[in-house]
Amino acid sequence: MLKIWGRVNSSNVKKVLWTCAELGIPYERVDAGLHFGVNNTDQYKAMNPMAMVPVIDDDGFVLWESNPIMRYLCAKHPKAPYWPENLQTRAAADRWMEFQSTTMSPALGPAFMQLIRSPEDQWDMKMITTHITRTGDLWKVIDRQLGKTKWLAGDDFTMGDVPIGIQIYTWMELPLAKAGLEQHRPKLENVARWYEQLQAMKNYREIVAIGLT
Ligand SMILES: N[C@@H](CCC(=O)N[C@@H](CS)C(=O)NCC(=O)O)C(=O)O
Repeated sequence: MLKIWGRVNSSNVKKVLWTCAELGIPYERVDAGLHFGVNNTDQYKAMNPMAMVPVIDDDGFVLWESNPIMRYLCAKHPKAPYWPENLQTRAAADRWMEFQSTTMSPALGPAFMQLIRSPEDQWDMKMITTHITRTGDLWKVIDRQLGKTKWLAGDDFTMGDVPIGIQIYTWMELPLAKAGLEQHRPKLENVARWYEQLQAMKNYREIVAIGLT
């Protein structure tokens, strides 16, 4: 059986758990990361030298990096439209996955670490404001796409909605009002509609919308 290492509150682990749920893949999950530890052991680092979650072991095949894990599982258990059959739709979905990990995550991540994982008296407001402003601008890019298509890669929900779908939850749940930064969370009509579509999904409510910790 597929084995997954990673704590359920990790956005990168959620990508893999949500993919398994969409594709109907059974798995065994081991808590790892942050207070669970495990990821700093030599045994774990032999699987992932970066000591990060998630990692999978599929009958002896070990893989780390959340987006490649998603694609591997999709290729092994192909199910359209989640893993689009049309190559151009698949490439478009892939593009949004990479946009999340290379552009959106570096923008939002440092602000998340401060606002959720650091005591308020240690918040670096200059740094947080820079990252929140940048993230707000990136959501405008997403909003323009969602003004043209129902989902990020077209008419259907695909793997391309997953990484950014996880990020919208983090973004909407961040305590920006408490930080005096609510004005930096732009009201975006198409993103709001897409977020409602996501929240209507059982897998989203059970795997993604579980609180920020
Ligand atoms: N590029 C990697 C990033 C993995 C990553 O940053 N994982 C975080 C959790 S989201 C982690 O392992 N943090 C250390 C920890 O949980 O102890 C991926 O997409 O899998």
